[in-house]
Amino acid sequence: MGTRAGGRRTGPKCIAIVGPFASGKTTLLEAILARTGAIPRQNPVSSGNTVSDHSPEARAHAMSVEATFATTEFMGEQITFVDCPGSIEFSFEAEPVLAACDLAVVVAEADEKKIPALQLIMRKLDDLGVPRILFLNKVDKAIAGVRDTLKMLQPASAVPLLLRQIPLRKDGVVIGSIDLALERAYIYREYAESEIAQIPGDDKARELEARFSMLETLADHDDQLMEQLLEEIEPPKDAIFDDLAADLRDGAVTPVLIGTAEKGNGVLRLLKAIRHDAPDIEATRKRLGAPDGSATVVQVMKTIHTPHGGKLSVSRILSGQVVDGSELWLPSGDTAKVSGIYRMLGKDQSKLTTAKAGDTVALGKLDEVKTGQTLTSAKGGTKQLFDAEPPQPVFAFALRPKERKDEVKMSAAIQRLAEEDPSLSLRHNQDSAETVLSGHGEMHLRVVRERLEGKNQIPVEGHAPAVPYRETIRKTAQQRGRHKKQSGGHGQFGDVVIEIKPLPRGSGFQFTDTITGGVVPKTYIQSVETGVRDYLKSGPLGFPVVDVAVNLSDGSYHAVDSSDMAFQMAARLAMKEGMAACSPVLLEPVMKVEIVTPSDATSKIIALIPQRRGQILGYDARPGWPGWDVVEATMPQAEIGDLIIELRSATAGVASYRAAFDHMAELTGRLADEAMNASGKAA
Ligand SMILES: Nc1nc2c(ncn2[C@@H]2O[C@H](COP(=O)(O)OP(=O)(O)OP(=O)(O)O)[C@@H](O)[C@H]2O)c(=O)[nH]1
Ligand SMILES: [Mg+2]
Repeated sequence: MGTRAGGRRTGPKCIAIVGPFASGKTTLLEAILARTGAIPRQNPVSSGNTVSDHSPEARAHAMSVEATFATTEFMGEQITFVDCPGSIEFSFEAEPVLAACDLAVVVAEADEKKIPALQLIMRKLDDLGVPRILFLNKVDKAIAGVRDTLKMLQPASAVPLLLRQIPLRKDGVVIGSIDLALERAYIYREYAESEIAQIPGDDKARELEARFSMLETLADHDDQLMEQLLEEIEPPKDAIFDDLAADLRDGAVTPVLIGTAEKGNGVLRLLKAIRHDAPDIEATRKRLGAPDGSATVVQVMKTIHTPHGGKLSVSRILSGQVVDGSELWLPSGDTAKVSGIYRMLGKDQSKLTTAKAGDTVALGKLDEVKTGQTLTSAKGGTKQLFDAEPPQPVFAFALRPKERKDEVKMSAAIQRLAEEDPSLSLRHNQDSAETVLSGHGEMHLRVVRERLEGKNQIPVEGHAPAVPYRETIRKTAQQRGRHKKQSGGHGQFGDVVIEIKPLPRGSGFQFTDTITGGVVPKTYIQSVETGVRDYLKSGPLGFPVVDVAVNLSDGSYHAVDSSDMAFQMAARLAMKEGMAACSPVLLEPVMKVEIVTPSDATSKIIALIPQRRGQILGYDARPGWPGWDVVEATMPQAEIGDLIIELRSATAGVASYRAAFDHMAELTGRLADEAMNASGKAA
């Protein structure tokens, strides 16, 4: 015993700070930076002056909206912390960070509502194989006992939450903590190092009990410790520390430390645990499957366009070193030259000349480089170590600049924003001539819009994207169309008889002819089809027409005056009159929707489906997700636009959905009128 972890890992570390929204991540980073002397004092998040949340967008919404990097030193060693946003709408931001960090500090609190959010994060860490420490924050306001809180939070974690500290209370108020491994008490002091104290006699029994259960969990992975517990032999402290480090690094347990980030309490113990137990770059390299060898390998965690126009690729150096001015190979097979290496402290940077394995630094001016890529000094590039696709977008709006002159500027700015945020997607909708921006929620896109208007100074207008309505007919009709003009020399003559017939849903358009005896010559039959197709781009209701068959049954022509154009005109005339008699009807797209939700909200979610004209197809336990359900339904696309807002508000921000086109369905009455009015088309 005492050799499993093989001692402390030295070298620069990278620690991601993650956790449910508003659990205190930004506050914790601020406390860490103040405690390690990187900043003169700890600013509260309400001041809008923290190292993380300095952007106007973060301040406006009192939440973090992007990952912030801050490098500091603790007891002579370099640690870069990355404060990740908690909201699910910005969660993709954390993925390339988690991929290349050594350890995650999960900031949680005793709040039942946030358990599903915690579960989402824990699963992400499981998927990526990232070891973690849980920092149970806000113990200053905790009413329940810590052990009860952990029981409540445990379902969110697939591995045991291992309590390492218990609070020390006086008159019901938390005044410090007892470290169960060290068997020492610490009396909190605001914004300062705690005072070491004896464990008060009254707390001894509680301490021993909690300690025993910590040791029991550790014994699950240590037979010798198990024997000692059974024989009631006191295990050596070093062996306990070694087990704690080994189990953490193996991901076998999640050690839990407690504190009050807001007052800087518990921060030093957390830093010491990180210093002692965190894996190093070698373990992270192994986890990522990085190539062995002497080459420099760099993993890009975030892309930032600074206000002064320089692009920064914040990166972890996995192996080798990067010297300013050196060339790196991109996945594309091209090379790019590093122009500037910077150590980050929020928005501030300080220049370096080199960065070595383990460092987390910003590399300047790698124009073609994208977040998530793996770069290398090895000729020809290297295998890519990270390939996460952002989830399907759940919210969209159509965007245009208030002033036409800003069009080019807006699309360049959106391009930059999409480079900074790979979970943002942009497409041009030809149907409606709209530029549609899609993302992960209303707030996500609101922040994009604020960045366009603020940082980029482009006033924009946004609205819900147009629904791709179609129209069809319910009746059959026969119609003659004659186009005849005698103007000066050459006349125009085309004459057709067509039959218009509805087709089953999803058939599209069919054109046939039953012309005999050449009453309409072959080339003009083609013209008729062209004229009909052209008409169908916008039917009597103003939308593209689908599921219609048109047969050309009769007609006549004139040897001199007939032309392609004249027959096209005749066909359009016949369609215009004929279609009006076919009882046209609007069609709306209906999607198949799959909603994932914590089970306790399932009945609420099911209740809102009929309110959105949806039909429930069924619901069931979500496979592999204890405590979650999946609800399947069909729902008109028009009702899905803001569905995510309702889903999120019913589930403390965690439910989500995927949608795929299912079929077109008739839409009549008031809703059809509204759809036609909204698109500015005739009713
Ligand atoms: N009582 C108490 N409140 C805290 C503590 N730490 C943070 N808070 C408060 O919790 C709220 C959220 O704090 P933040 O640090 O912004 O939380 P966050 O996790 O960074 O939030 P997001 O990044 O938006 O997910 C703020 O009002 C803080 O003042 C604490 O230790 N005790
Ligand atoms: Mg934050």
